[in-house]
Amino acid sequence: MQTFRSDLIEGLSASPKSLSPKWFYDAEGSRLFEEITRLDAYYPTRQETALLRQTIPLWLDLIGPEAVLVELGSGASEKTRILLDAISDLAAYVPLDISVTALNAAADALRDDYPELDIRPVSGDFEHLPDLPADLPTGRRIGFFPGSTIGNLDTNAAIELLAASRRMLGHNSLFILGVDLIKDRDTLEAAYDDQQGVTAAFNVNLLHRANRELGTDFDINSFRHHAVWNEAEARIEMHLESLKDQTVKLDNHRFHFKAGETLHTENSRKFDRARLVELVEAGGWALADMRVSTAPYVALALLK
Ligand code: AVJ
Repeated sequence: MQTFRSDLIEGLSASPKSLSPKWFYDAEGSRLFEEITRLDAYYPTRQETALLRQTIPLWLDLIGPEAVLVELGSGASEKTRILLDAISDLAAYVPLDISVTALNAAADALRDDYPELDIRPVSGDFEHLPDLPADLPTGRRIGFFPGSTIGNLDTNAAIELLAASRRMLGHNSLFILGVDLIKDRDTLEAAYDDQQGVTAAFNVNLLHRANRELGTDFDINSFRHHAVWNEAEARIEMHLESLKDQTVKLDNHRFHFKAGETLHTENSRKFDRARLVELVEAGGWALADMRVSTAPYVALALLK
């Protein structure tokens, strides 16, 4: 199994150095991410939330009665409640998350507000999807993967996730996918390098986390947050840039950083319609509908 330690050793040994963004989300990282979603500059959450409110009512006929909503990488988000409120005759809600603690807290909170709803938390990694419970109601399965989280995955991993979702959800299922769209560099870079420095703190928290949990000796002040729009790859990249030549210790390992060298911590891929169609079709789905928000543009895709 990949752990934070084994992943960090592998990532610091690689050239260029990189680390999976999944390690951002310890308690402090999750708190900082929530703070990011409330920033003026970080438009994706705000735009997608408004777009969901407008769009789900338009899709109710396609969703049909007694559907089963399966959310990938759920949290206790406001977005889930938009669907639960709009799809009033849902037969069951299956939140799927890697964190059992987060799952149970979210399920408990929802049970208070939706006492009639059959809530079936399933713990699992959305990169290795589990089977759905055998005794779920039989209605149409609706996958839900909001937040442009698919943008963190490289093309192969994204295709694999879509294909695995289709196998998990089965025949006649639908999939509601949230993606961020390609737009001007200034808007994109501001969303990932806010004036208040919250995204910088979110990125740098990885180094604090490593020092706390793994006993590394990252000199926090000699790294800086760097976010850049890579137009050729259509992705925002986040890096931690070393401000000087330095060596970092992890157990008996020594990792050298040259001044200006970076640890690449996240890709956040952005799409246009053509790229989205190509991706979902490679994953075995067809694009049934796509709705776009007001500017700054994000999109919701309905896959069938
Ligand atoms: C959670 C993947 C949607 O890529 O926009 C926010 C994470 N990183 N600011 C994104 C993130 C920096 C976010 N996702």
